[in-house]
Amino acid sequence: LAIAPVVAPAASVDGFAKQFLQNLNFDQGVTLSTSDVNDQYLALAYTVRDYLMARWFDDRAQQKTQQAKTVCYLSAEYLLGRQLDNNLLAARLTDIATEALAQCGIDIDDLRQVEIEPGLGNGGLGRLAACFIDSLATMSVPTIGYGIRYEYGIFRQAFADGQQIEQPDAWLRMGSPWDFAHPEAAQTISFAGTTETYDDDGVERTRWVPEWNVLAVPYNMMVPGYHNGRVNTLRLWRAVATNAFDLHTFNSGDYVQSVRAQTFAENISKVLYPEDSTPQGKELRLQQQYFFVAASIADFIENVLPGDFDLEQLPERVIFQLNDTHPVIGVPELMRVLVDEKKLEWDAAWAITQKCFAYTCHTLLPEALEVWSVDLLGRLLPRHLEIIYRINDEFLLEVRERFGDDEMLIRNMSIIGEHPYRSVRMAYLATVAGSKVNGVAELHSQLLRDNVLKDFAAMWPDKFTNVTNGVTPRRFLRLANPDLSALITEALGAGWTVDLERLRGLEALADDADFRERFAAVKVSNKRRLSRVLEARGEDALDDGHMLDVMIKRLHEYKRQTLKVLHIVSTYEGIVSGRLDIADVQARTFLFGAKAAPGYGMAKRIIHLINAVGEVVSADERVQGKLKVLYPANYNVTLAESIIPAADLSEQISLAGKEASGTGNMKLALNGALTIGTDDGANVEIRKLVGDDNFFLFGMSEPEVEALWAEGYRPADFYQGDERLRSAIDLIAAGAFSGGDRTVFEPLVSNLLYEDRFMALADFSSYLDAQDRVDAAYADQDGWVRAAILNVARSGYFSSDRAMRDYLERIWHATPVS
Ligand code: 26M
Repeated sequence: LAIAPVVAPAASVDGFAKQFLQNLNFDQGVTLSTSDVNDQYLALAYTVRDYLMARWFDDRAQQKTQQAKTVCYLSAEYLLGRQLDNNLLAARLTDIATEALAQCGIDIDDLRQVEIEPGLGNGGLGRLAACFIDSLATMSVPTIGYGIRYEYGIFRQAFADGQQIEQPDAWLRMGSPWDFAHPEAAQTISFAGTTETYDDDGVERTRWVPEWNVLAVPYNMMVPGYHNGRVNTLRLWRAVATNAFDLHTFNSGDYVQSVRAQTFAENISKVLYPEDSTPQGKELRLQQQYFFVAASIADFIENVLPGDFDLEQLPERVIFQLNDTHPVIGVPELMRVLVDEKKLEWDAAWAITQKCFAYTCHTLLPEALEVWSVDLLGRLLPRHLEIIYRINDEFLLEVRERFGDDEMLIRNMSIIGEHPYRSVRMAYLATVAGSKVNGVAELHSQLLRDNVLKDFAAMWPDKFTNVTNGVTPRRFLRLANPDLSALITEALGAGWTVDLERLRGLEALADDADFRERFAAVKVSNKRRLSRVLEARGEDALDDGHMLDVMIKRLHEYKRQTLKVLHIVSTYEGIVSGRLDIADVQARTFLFGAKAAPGYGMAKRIIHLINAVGEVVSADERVQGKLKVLYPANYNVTLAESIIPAADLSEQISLAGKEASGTGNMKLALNGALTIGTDDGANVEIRKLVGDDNFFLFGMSEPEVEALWAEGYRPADFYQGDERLRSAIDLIAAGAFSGGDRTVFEPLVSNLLYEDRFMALADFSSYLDAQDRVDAAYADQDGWVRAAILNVARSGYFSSDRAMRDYLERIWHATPVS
């Protein structure tokens, strides 16, 4: 029998319509007239898939036959956002699909709205992974993204009386047309038990005798490159109980009970942990990490490499990029595979392992650095703990050789910490094992070298490098901002989508009054579009003519949403008390989007405060509608795509030295928002590129922050020293936003006055001065629009395509394939 090659359906309106109707009939089991909007959405998704399928097969086959190096991106999170529009765009099918559906009497926009985004990440780190795999596909780099197919992604946020409540995100309930289960490619992943030595033909070896195991079933998602015909793979693992699920820890010979016990195994991929700092050391979280990393390494060796592959050559074929410390347990896992299973010598295995991993750090907060107690790690992964101990022993010998018997240094650099309990420091393990360690913005990488990993940088200066983050221009400009995209394409041609530095060509147009007018008109229309989106979500509409001032990011004390609130309260209080002339105040809408980790009490109080202030300020007639606060619930990628193109002002106000990079800052600048920001993370580089005239800088620099801490920071001094600050805090404390109840926000107020870890009070007056400059600048609309255009023109550097080129050159030493 001749096996017909897979061919894509005809790339015509008729061909598309035919395929769509076929999928509606044979996959959804409905006719056009009996179908509902979800059936139609699914059939449309299947149709887009059908067009990409042949390429996907080709690229996977090529990966096996070609000897090109593969980037294996290991990430516990991928915050993908909606898939439909992105895949239509990549496959050049948007117009064809729109027309084909119109012929069927369907408005494609109605179908777009029903897609539930896969929220398999918390925030910046997960979204970065999604941008990176988009760029790698667009640049034809053989890549596999490996991660976890959480059944429940990041929780859905709702507000009740201004306070956050969390609801489960059942994103799979309506079907998941974008992924393919491959149960035949499942891996068995083991846990717990003991280790033993045995005689292997005269060689003493160690083996792990696990206690229980689970199946890791891969689900493949297509990652299409933009207009290049490449389709890479995102492979997410789901935990399924094995038939031989070892029940002896649970059962008592009770069949029903034993079947129920299988849910224990399936819990592993059940839910995304909604924290994005301060890891809790929870056992399930370690299970998740080992589960996906062990499955990924085995999958690559068994299914991507040819059968007879010589593992000594592994570093030529793969680089495992560690997205933060979450996948670092892969280091001892690869050692275990090479030494225990493939029977390589320790030294040979270690030489291979060190070349196969590289580590990206995404934080500087000490409390965010992951550690696992030796107790827990030894119980769950006893063999891995032994391997970590040996790695550490040999590493510390090396330290002694280099620096002598400096016991203090040894204690500081040890992968095993002793206080307050014995633990494995995952960032140190990653640094010792990785061929490279990178930070995510210049300042962050510098602080890594100077502070967090200083002893390691002294030992291996060449190991450390920087790759400043980037964002995909396809999703965050081309798709999110179609009107601006059309204007840019008209001015510069279409090439900017894959060569973002071409935006430089807009600089000349900043002085063209006609272009400025059209650019400003796009902003106005994006605000109207956002307003409709908000109304559809049951929120208030935007007021015409308002400056849109946005702060969209996770809720964290270090990001300082409270500083933003103090600005709002101060402006409100200034108008009401007569200290400010209302005529000098620009009409503004303050828009927040932020989820708080469910267990982060202070962050939740800040949410409550924002909503409480918003309610009072937005409704007070004395401000004559000039100040509005909006806080739409459940900020996510989909909502970001509506907010970012409409924004005038981007709030990037973290305490200097705390925000590793930020990526929202890049997305907003790229869409023509001006930044008010501290000298922190990638803000530093944004300001350098867009120029001081087009950026509102305020606040202490990182060295100034250090100096103020060192001398002893007393926030109350700043409260006493600035009347505007005193009035604002007093108003909150007096219960002005809590119906006269002084207790509601008391913990928040006393935290600010007596602790203020992130020095909001110290930066307050500088921040208010910068906001005055914002108001003055906005009053000159022509000047503002000019600055906005220059922000777009000079943000090309922040493309994730550039970031991928940097990783390829500095870390991966891999190349695109033809
Ligand atoms: C760890 C353990 C247990 C539960 C959750 C975690 C965890 C999950 C996500 C910890 C951190 C997580 O993400 C951190 C993060 O998003 N960092 C951000 O990374 C961005 C991309 O590099 C940067 O732009 C941000 O500055 C940085 O805060």
